[in-house]
Amino acid sequence: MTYFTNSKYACIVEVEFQERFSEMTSYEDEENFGSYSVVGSFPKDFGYGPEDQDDIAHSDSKPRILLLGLRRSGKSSIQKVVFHKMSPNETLFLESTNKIVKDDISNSSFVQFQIWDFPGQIDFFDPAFDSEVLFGHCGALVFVIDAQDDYMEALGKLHMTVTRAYKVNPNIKFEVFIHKVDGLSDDHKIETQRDIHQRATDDLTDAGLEGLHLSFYLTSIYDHSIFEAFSKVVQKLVPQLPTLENLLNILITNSGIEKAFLFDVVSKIYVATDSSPVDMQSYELCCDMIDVVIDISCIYGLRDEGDSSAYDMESSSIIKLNNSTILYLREVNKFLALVCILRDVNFEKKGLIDYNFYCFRQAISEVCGISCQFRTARFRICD
Ligand SMILES: Nc1nc2c(ncn2[C@@H]2O[C@H](COP(=O)(O)OP(=O)(O)O)[C@@H](O)[C@H]2O)c(=O)[nH]1
Ligand SMILES: [Mg+2]
Repeated sequence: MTYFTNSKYACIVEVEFQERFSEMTSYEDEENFGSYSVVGSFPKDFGYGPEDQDDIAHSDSKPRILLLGLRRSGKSSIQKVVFHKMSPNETLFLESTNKIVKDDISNSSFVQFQIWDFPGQIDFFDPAFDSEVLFGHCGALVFVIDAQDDYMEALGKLHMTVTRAYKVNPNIKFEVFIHKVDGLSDDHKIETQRDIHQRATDDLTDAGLEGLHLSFYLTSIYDHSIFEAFSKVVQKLVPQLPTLENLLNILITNSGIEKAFLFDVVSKIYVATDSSPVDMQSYELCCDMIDVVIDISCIYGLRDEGDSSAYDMESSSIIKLNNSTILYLREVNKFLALVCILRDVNFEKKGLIDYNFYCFRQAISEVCGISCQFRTARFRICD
């Protein structure tokens, strides 16, 4: 990777950056980013709550993610922890679900979907049950298996469910969460995954359904694995994913960044990342950074009484770790944040990184369709 060392050039970049930034500020204020009302430690505008209910009438066009599995496998807990900020311990007190619970997730311009949480006892072969309608609009089917329990019954139900759904709609993405793995040793986790994978795919092969692909994830609500798995499920429903990955690749190669995640701030799902492999530790660090930034913004971000904009487009954060690594967070829009990991020597060119980030943000707003007036992003290549 090369960097420009010409100070005159650096200066031009800085000035251009300043000019574009002032242009951007007015854009933010007027069109895009209204004030944020804080509820608890989260801005109200981020809500997944009742204000989104109006959309439900039009929600049939949104892809659905169905959460299925046996009773007590952890479906409702997953939905509450990932999308409603419930702490994992509180899920111990969740009542069992006895009707389909539809949850409209309209939190970001990319992540637009509904989650349907099913009671464990539902029978898809009941004639009263309209599986055509249910699976017809389904984007992804997440089947949750309790790994701490005997999973033979769950495997039978998985097979029945996916074959039925596949017949109605072969475009569904089938995702299997091998859940509650917090109680398992590392060896046991791998062995369980191998066994479940083997048995489930054998059953499909026996039924002549080789075209039906299942993806497997080891998950737990007690660590970040559930967020990571849900990120991957949601990414499959984001049509702009290749464009986003491409933009992130361009950003990191031109800015000396090692890893970059585009986060949905409320759920901590990453909507996209560059194409280098994701390691769990980096993802956890970035998730923790989002928590820190939101908490600090809510405590110290208010300028005076009555000001509700504790967290807005000017929010950014730099965290220096003691291993010469920097975490750099910038707001991309009301819902999305970019979190980067880079070496501290590369951060000396912060002006360049900020300029490139600015171009990136413009490109994202174009991809979101927020504004057509911005030109396609160009990144300043440093050679
Ligand atoms: N150890 C552990 N327990 C979990 C996990 N997820 C859910 N549970 C527990 O499993 C029980 C059943 O969860 P619930 O969400 O009601 O299951 P559902 O019937 O599938 O909706 C609750 O007591 C949860 O606390 C997990 O990742 N690890
Ligand atoms: Mg439930």
